[in-house]
Amino acid sequence: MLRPIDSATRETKSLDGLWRFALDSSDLSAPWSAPLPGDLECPVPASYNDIFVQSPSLRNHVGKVWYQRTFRVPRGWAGQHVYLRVDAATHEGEVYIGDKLVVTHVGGYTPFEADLSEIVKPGEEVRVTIGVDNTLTNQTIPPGELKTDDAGHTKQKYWHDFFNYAGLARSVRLCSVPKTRVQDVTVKTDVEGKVGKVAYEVTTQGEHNKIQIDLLDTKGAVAASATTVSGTLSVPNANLWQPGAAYLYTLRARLTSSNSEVIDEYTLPVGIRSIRVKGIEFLINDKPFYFRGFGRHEDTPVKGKGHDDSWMVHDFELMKWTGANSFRTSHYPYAEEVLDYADRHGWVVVDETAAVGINLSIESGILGGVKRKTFSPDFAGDKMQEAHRQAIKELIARDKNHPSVVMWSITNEPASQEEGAREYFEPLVKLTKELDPTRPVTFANVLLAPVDKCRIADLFDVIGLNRYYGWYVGTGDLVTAARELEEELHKWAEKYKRPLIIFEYGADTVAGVHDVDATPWSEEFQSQFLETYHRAFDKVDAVVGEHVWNFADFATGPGFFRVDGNKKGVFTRDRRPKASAHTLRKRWHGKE
Ligand code: GCB
Repeated sequence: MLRPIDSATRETKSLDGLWRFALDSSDLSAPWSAPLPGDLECPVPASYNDIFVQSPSLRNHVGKVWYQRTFRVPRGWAGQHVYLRVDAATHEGEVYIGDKLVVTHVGGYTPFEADLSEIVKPGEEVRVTIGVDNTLTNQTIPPGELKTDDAGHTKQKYWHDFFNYAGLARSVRLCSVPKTRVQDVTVKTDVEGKVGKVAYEVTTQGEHNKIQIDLLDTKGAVAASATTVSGTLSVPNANLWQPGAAYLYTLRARLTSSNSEVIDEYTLPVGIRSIRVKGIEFLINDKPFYFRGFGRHEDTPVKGKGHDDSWMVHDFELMKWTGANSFRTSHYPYAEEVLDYADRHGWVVVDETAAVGINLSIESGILGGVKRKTFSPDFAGDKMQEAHRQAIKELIARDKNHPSVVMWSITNEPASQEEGAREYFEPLVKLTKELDPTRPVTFANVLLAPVDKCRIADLFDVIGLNRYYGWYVGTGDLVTAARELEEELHKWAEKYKRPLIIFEYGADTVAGVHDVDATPWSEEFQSQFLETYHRAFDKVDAVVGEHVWNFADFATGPGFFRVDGNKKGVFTRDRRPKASAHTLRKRWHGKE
């Protein structure tokens, strides 16, 4: 799926702004057929929940909500293919133009489109209504369960540790492209000596006479060209895309008619780089790369998961200040703007699906709940696996061309020690590798599935570990934590002889709580916790990365071990540094 752009032949029109808004209810029939009742308005992009925080029935609503607005199709778009692009509807969207249902989509963090060419006329004013459902079940990614209590109240249960923000948290756009057009572009890059290789494949729609492919450097000079729909461009003395030093070429695909008129033009930023796993090393452009950075969330006050350029740039600047070079899109695909920025600024990204919470043993093991099997027809069965398959396909279709994305993470903390885990995950790893043979595949392993119990680690190129010794296990005891962590890391290294990345390590910390004896929840403890882990990482050669959990404090659902959300941030939710931010800065700048 191509990212919408403006070019000589393509135009986009933003539909962001205030939309009419209403909760679904039994007395609201066919809400798309008339202006929505009531006077609520909701901004797009934003999660609706905290916008309406004063109204618990809205904030904690389970089910569908409706967004509605009108727009005018630009007069100049006659004869074009016109479509609506919704960057995300969390978790399920249905779009009506006037009274007509034009598209439905399941999966809250990937885009979808509706072809409007035959439905709207240039110059016409149209009403668009989008139903967005936040329900999670055993057929969705991430999973959830609906529970109705004795009073008839339906509640959403889920197994991920972040608030189930919902709505239209990313942009909505109207787009026009020529009927004969570039439909998709895939690039795969490699480096051979000083020569950059750009394998490309363009799919087209409609009749054209010629295709012209040019790879332009940053000055606009042609570095390589071709006239076929697929092939490999060679760039002598290529400027490589490197971590912290991005260089982006532009791949321009032009379709022309027999009289050399340009019918369509699509441009795509291309970073030439190679990725390889060799033994225990993770190589970018054949140089060992060490991941320093964070697991993060799209999470800000008021907007929830709503994309916002100001917060985004601020977060990147703060991460840079700490000396980080990378992050994981824990626990779902982030807004495309984030990856575009990462491409331009040389950030290294581990791109994750929304498959978080495929684990019923955390609840029964740690929290003493009822014991249930994770991999069973009731929970992670065929239907969830199918949704997971779809999530992987959509992630790769959306993000395959980003040079910043160096690895796919297909799941976070599944119950990989349980029976059925291998049967569930093996086909998914295979699918990921088929769809993209160029990037390593990883996952984040949970402490309950240690080296002798995990049934799936060998399927992955890089093993990600989330560890909380000294926090969830042996709370406050960093001496034991150091020993257990080091022992465990050595075991993984010896058994699998491949790179290990610590995708999570961290301790909840309330900003402003200080202590002489570093006790849990204090800023001193968080700093010492991180330092303890760092000493262990430095003793194990196979460790090629450290991602602290989390970049910033974030909102969660209610829970007796969450005080106003998860406090493992190195920054507060409003992005003020805790002492640990300085600790990281000292270490990571020293590691340059
Ligand atoms: C984890 C999860 C993450 C949680 C974190 C925590 O292992 O992957 O989503 O937020 O632990 O703080 O408990």
